[in-house]
Amino acid sequence: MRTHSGHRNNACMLAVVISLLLSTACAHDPRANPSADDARSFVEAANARLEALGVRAARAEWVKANFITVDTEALAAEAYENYIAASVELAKQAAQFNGVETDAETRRQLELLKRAITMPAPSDRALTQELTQIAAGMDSNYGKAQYCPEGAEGEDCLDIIEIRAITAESRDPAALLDVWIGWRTTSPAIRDDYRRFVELTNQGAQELGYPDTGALWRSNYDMSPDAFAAEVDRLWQQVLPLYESLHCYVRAKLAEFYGEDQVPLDQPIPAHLLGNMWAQDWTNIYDLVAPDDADPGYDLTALVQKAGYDPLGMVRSGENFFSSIGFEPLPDSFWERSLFTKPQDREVVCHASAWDVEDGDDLRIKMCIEVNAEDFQTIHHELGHNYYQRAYKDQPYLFRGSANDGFHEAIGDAIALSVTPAYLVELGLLDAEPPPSKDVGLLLRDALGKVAFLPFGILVDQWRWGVFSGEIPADAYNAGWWALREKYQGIRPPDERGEDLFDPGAKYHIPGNTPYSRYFLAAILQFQFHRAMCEIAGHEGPLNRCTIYGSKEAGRRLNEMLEMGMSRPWPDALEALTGEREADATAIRDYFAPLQAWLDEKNASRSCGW
Ligand code: X8Z
Ligand code: ZN
Repeated sequence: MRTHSGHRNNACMLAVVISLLLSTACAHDPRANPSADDARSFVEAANARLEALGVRAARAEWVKANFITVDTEALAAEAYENYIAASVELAKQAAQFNGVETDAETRRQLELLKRAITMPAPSDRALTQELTQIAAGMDSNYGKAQYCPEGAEGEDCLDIIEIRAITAESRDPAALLDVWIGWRTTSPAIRDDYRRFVELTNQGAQELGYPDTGALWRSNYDMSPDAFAAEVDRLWQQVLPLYESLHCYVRAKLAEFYGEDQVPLDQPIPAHLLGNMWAQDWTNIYDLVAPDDADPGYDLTALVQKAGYDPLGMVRSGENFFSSIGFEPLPDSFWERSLFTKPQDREVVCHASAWDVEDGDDLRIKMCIEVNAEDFQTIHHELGHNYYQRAYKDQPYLFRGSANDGFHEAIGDAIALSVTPAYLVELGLLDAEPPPSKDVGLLLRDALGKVAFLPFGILVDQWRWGVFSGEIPADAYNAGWWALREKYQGIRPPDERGEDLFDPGAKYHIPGNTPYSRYFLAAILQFQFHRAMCEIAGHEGPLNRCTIYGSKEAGRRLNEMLEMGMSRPWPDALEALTGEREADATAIRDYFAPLQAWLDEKNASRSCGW
């Protein structure tokens, strides 16, 4: 941004000028032999410059995502281009301090300048422009996407909100198949763009010294890229037995309902029957798999609807939870500026998101809220982002982020784990808590959300890492995708998926270029956070019955972790809340242990696997 270019290396430039003027040995020339002070000045100037450009990019992006037009798309791309170009330039300049002994804070900011870039661009400005235009176009394509069933046009076409409702509620395989295929007619349009996007961003990553963009992404976890890949795999192995048990049970139940011809017992599950467009969350088919003798007997969707909640009321309820554990209420601007419902008269990106437009004070969410359990959960998820953003607002710009990206995704979810029957009774939504004998039903419903998600959480970036590295070439995008879907999730497409299609592009985070390992980490970490906060709150008994609602002490400890932002390696942040320094799937395993025992008993005579 021209108006902000004055920030560029202010301090360094001044030192150069002085050294040129004085031309003496005492004047320090940062080009020749930079000092620790030069490094600090450089970082300070980088913070100021990126913050200014970041705010502009966020405003432009907000307007675009709330009002998709040719013009807002171009303006957002331009603002992002300026931000990315500056990030890349600064990341390269940071290398001049490689051999300089600096204080730890400065050293970490110099590192973050490089490794925290998710869309590295080539330094050639025309290529940066091409990249950001492609990115903005793919995002808009997703936001505008509609499936028009045969003969339908205009109002009769279906957007993702309408399709989501059909996928969740219909039990007619033909109708489910129709929208499943239909939604995927919206993504082939960006297949070529994506190929070019991969080329350009890889070039940017290589200029920064990484083999490809995937390696750059994996370098952002305070360990080597290879060590991170191994870490993800380690956690996956820890939870795999749980997923296999759930898969086996659910497949058998679906076969009972739809027939073994639709759901053969020795094959992956057809992807359109799991109640979710990406088969990433199976909560919506709970009624098909509920245990006869342990169904908890309530459905949160019905409860919030019966209680007359509207979208705003659901958000207020989420805020109330955070207030109960000691966080300040959200600012007025949050309520004035957020988008809570889908506008009728314009196109918006409905995929839920949380924003920190400026300084940690201008917080917003953008969501097309429907009054149901899924969105009640997602509201807590999004608010978790906002409270995190506010907690680290006094950190330097480069430290305003979560300990690692999994932490950001885990906070609101950890809070939502406290939405227990006891809490619903407290809210007046439920008359009485179901007895302990109903725990199997409660846990099974939780597992359809949390356990079913795990393989999806891992495979999205297995695909992208493969695409960025070239292991999955551009003419095998779809084949590579479905091989991973089968390997990890044990699901299969309900019809032929050729290379004329682009099924990964029908999931928001691919066109949106949002790394996905964060959600896998979050799925594990949230249970670790929950276990720790429950202990702090003095809870006794099973973890699935623990709510930290009202525990100021749990909130205080949570805040200690949040306000660190990314100023320290993530194990330090984890330790601040949990006392542990490793990501550890024993928390999710413990949480679901009674269910696993129950599932294994039910599966005893079944042949599992795919
Ligand atoms: O994208 C999201 C959030 C916004 S960060 C709504 N999630 C992932 C998804 O929808 O695929 C939350 C769960 C996983
Ligand atoms: Zn999120």
